[in-house]
Amino acid sequence: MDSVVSDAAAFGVPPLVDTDGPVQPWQTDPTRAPVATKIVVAGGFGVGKTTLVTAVSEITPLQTEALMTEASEETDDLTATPGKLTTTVAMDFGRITLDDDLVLYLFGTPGQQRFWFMWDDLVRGAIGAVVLADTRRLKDCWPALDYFESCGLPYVVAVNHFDGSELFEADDVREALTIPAHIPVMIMDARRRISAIETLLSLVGHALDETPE
Ligand SMILES: Nc1nc2c(ncn2[C@@H]2O[C@H](COP(=O)(O)OP(=O)(O)OP(=O)(O)O)[C@@H](O)[C@H]2O)c(=O)[nH]1
Ligand SMILES: [Mg+2]
Repeated sequence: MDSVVSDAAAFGVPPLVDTDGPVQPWQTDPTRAPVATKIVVAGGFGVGKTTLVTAVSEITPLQTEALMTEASEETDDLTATPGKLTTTVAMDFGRITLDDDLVLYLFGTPGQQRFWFMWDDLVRGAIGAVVLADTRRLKDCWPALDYFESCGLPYVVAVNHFDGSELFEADDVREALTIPAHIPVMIMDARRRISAIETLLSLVGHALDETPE
């Protein structure tokens, strides 16, 4: 697995969690040093990548949102997300600590096709990816699926269910996208922290299954 064990003292970097809080088990037990991993959140334009990173991040997420103007009217379809005012032009970045000693660094990709050239840099060193999908525009997630299939990075498919859209079973989405049986597909809500964390845990489990010891 492409992960690093963070030894803050050895590398002279600041600790990964606030030092003001209670001492964590891994802070005194060297065998439980936190494992830091990188996860990519990908998917089509406006599917909820920034929303997911923002919902779970324990730090103020780094965002690179730019206001959308009339100039992009013809390329950016806002039918499914009429309230969307901004778009990611570089990446989202957030962090979440799970179970005291697993630190996930989340990198949200830009969704617009003209920024896809950045994906190669964003996925470097990642253990896996969440591919977000919206059932009203499923084909928008094809490029992300193709990308992770071709580079061999483990991924899970997370359907971000938007209010008012038809609710499908995960198996229906799996069939529609021809996702192999061993790859998790789940229905979730990118705005809800618990739902997003479940998705991330599913990816971590899947990445561990897929990665040779
Ligand atoms: N109703 C509903 N709205 C959502 C949900 N997730 C995101 N939104 C809204 O949909 C819009 C798109 O969300 P973003 O998180 O910016 O999408 P994105 O994938 O980061 O978009 P790009 O970076 O531009 O590709 C925003 O207006 C969100 O408030 C959801 O689960 N339900
Ligand atoms: Mg975004």
